[in-house]
Amino acid sequence: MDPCEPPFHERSRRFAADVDVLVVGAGVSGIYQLYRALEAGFSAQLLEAGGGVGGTWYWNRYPGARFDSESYTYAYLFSKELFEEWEWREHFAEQPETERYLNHVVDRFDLRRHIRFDAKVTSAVYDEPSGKWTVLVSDGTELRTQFLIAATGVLSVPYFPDVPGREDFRGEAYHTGLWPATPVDFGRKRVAVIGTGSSGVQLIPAIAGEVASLTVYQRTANWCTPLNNAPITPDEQAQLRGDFEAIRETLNTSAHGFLHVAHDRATFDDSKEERWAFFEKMWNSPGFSKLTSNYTDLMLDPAANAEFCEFVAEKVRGIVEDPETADKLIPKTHRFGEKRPPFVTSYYETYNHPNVSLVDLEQTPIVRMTERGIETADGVREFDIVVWATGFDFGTGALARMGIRGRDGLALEDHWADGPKTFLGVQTTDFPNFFFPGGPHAAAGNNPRYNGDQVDFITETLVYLRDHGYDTIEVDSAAEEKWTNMIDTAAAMPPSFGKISYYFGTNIPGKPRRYLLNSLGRPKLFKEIAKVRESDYKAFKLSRSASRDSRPRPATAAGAQ
Ligand code: N01
Repeated sequence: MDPCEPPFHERSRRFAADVDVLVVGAGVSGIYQLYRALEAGFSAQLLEAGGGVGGTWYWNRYPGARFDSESYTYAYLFSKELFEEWEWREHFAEQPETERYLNHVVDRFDLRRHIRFDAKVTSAVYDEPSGKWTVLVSDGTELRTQFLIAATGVLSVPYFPDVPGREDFRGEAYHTGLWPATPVDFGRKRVAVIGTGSSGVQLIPAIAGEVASLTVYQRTANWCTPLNNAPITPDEQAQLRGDFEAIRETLNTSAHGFLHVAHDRATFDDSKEERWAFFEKMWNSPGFSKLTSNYTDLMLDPAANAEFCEFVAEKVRGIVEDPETADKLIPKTHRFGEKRPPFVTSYYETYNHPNVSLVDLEQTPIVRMTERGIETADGVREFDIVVWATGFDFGTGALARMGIRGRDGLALEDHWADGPKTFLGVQTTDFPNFFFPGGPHAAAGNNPRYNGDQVDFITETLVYLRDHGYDTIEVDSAAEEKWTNMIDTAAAMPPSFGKISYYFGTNIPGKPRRYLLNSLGRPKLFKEIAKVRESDYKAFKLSRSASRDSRPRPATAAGAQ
């Protein structure tokens, strides 16, 4: 760094930006990004549309909402003291505990004074001459920032299907992703739940005991398997504390960001008897281990996957007393893991309650909502409460609605009209100094781990810019094209699981059908980040925006990417 050059954060004050780093979204990633930016010595603020911290864990407060990653694997790992002092009550914590934890973190590290609540970003415009972003907030205020970091999440824009007459319903209506802070009184009410994704299947058993009647409207059955939650015993708490370093090492390096141990056998290495005994073990294992610790070819060999599906189908038939209902609950059009599998507590058992019924929308589609209920092809049912558990505009939903304008006023939603283009799932061309950790092309596994890798990389990058006297960074179009092609190619690789998941945007009418995650996951991310480091950020254009002259890049031994 030029010794005459003042540090970046001092120069940015000279240019009258309000902050060096503006983070949007107080979810798990946004809180971590704020912490890391402040820790690195940048001035930073966070804007949050909601009235409190939590992001997903603020908005999705429906009964039954809980982790399906183990609590201590989802939690922050940057502070041993934090890890040791917070005792999770259960292996898979319920939403209130998670919300309490995130509030604790914010207070523990004195972050709250840097956060503005009820502050929704309505537009963010890049100013070419200064290299800064001007951000307008719903309360009418305006902020200037050197770096804009949208940690707005992939599952943060609730989706309401365009059902005719949806607004006509006069009873209470809720979306699982926009749940009110005041508890909903289900007592002795006639309740409809539309949607049987992870949210619906958590909510359904949680309210079935309270309601007068519960009618579940299912369009596609899901491969639900038990979460197998339990309280964390004092011995386990002590072991978790004792194992912190080893736990952190595994979570920071493993492909999926879980502690689960991978299996070493393929399905047909075992006899049928051995396979079904192993599947039984899987059925009784915690959460995602049905994917991460299952036979190695579960997601590669359709015959192997079909065998596990048959095992699960047998379980469903064994639990659900009415054979017709059981049959409706068994997926016919997709395999295990093709859609994000939900992990449940007493879900199938719920259908044995006399007050619970299942409407198969494949057979009797919804025609319209009426003032008093839902009309399907076989008639009208009346309800006091309708819950929309109909999912989200995944991946790009929040970013496309923030009014983000890059170089020459380019709208992000236009730039991504055919689907997102990114490098490492953190930057896109023509939007300098803009990052989006935990956005599209990210999150293949235990989300906080993967999103945290991106936050760490972004923070390291900002420090690099400051240390080398740059204040503008933009990914090169060739690097972006290569990464985006890698995503598309990997998603198209055989065996071609059907493209019917929100992973491809297929749940939103009119949305481009492009893969929205990174199926090569963390190992690919780690490899590419290492290349960026070794090549001194060759995949990016770095410049000094104040004078607009690109600085010659420092000569390094590792010139090639
Ligand atoms: O949303 P979804 P979700 N008419 O999109 C149905 C995370 N999460 O909120 O499959 C009738 O999965 C739709 O039917 P179909 C997790 O990553 C985590 O449940 O499209 N039904 C489907 O059944 C999860 O994957 C936890 O045919 C309609 C449902 O609505 C993600 O959030 C808990 C319809 C939507 O399912 C999203 O889950 C909860 C229509 N017009 C969520 N349109 C944890 O455990 C849609 N549907 C941590």
